[in-house]
Amino acid sequence: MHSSVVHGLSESQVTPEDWFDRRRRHMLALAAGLSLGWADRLAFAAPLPDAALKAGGEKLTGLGDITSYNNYYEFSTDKKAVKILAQELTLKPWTLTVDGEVEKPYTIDADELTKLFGSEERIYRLRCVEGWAMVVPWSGFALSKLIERARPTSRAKFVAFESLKRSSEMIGQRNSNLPWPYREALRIDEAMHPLAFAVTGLYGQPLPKQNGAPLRLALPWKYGFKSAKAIVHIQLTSTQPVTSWNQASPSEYGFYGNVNPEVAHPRWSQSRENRIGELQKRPTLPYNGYAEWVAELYRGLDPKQSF
Ligand SMILES: Nc1nc2c(c(=O)[nH]1)N[C@H]1C(S)=C(S)[C@@H](COP(=O)(O)O)O[C@H]1N2
Ligand SMILES: [Mo]
Repeated sequence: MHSSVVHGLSESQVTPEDWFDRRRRHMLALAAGLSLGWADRLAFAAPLPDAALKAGGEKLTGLGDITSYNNYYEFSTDKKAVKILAQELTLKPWTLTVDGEVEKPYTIDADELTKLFGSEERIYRLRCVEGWAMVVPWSGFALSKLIERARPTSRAKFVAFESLKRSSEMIGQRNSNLPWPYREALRIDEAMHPLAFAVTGLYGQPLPKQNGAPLRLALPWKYGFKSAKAIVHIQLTSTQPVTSWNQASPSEYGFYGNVNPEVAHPRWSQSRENRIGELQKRPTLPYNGYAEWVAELYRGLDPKQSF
């Protein structure tokens, strides 16, 4: 897993300083207007150090908690009911289409994902906007790989994610709690960030249905609602896509969804959080503890306006 060698260093030896140097060169090259292809752009983006990819050695949340306390409104708004109801979902066949502002749109079967894009483990903190949190060992691959394969055009500024709509199996879709299908989106620079992760597994096993099989996102610096489950369609767009939570309640759920202790939800404070399995609350960290890797994406943006 840590065999990839960059400039003579193994990933685990990459320090934050190294990473920033490479990142800065990458940004400078982009700012200079060099017309880099996507492959070249990625070559500039060095892998992140273990401190970012392994949640700094924090204690993992147990598999039982991760798989029985779920937000998945396609099935139920009752977190403890999702585990049972989600077993109705048929995972095969399952196709994923990547299209929109790209040179090479493609459709693949979910079975091909690991063959094409590989698999590595990422231990990420997950912070739900409701105030609970977990530490989860996901497996999967960098989201940038899925996007890069389609060769985005220079007009691609956003990436939209669409989840499955199949009310015959997803009984929560018979309610209109949210506009279906579930839609989420990122700016393209967020989607290409090395922390943005496409998830196909959990605790070294195939991803359970209740956690979003066969394909979901993990965006550890954002509230959980940004990490769509059961993805069937990824579309590159030139304008900001509509997202389900924002449509349902724009004053509560912004486009960004970045974890921020200082921006309260209209109905509760975000300054503290409850790590599942712990009694005492912890302080919420800016960008869920990932600020040093992602804060630069939001330079100049007012988090009170762009929440
Ligand atoms: N398609 C879909 N994706 C979704 C949701 C959902 O209801 N539907 N809930 C989101 C929310 S609010 C959270 S906190 C996480 C929960 O992921 P988990 O159940 O694996 O912990 O999934 C996110 N992705
Ligand atoms: Mo959430």
